[in-house]
Amino acid sequence: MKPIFLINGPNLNLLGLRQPEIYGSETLADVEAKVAALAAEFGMPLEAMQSNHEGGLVEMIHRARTEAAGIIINPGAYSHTSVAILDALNAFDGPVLEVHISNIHKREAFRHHSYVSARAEGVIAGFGTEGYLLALRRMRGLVAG
Ligand code: CA2
Repeated sequence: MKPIFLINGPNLNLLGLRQPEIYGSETLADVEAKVAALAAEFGMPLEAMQSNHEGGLVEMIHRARTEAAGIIINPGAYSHTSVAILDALNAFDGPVLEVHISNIHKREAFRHHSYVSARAEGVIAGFGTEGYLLALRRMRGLVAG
């Protein structure tokens, strides 16, 4: 089976280092490790990656076209601005799940819309980093058919 790509966008490399009241106290490495542990339990290969650059994220999604069974993505602030990431996801054939650690609908109005949601099979927001685990559970069902 091809791996699930776990893709995190800009500033998520700062998880656990600042704003714990919004994003919690786990680091990105902690989060990736707990998702990888659940993926291992499910027997699903997982590749975790992060970029602060829109083009870097687009290239990861292009790579997923041939190398990934599905994508779990937290596009960070690019959720609210990036048609390029939406276009790249539209060129990917497998399932896409969108995760936000915070509840974007409880925050500033500019965070309420996500371009990526138009492509995602499902969206999880406001469940903290647990949202990534919930997304992986759902992805398991989606890739099983
Ligand atoms: O809630 C989410 O997961 C977001 O995608 C996080 C983005 C934000 O722009 C979105 O509106 C919602 C920001 C990620 C920034 O992460 C930080 C973590 C720790 C310290 C500073 C930033």
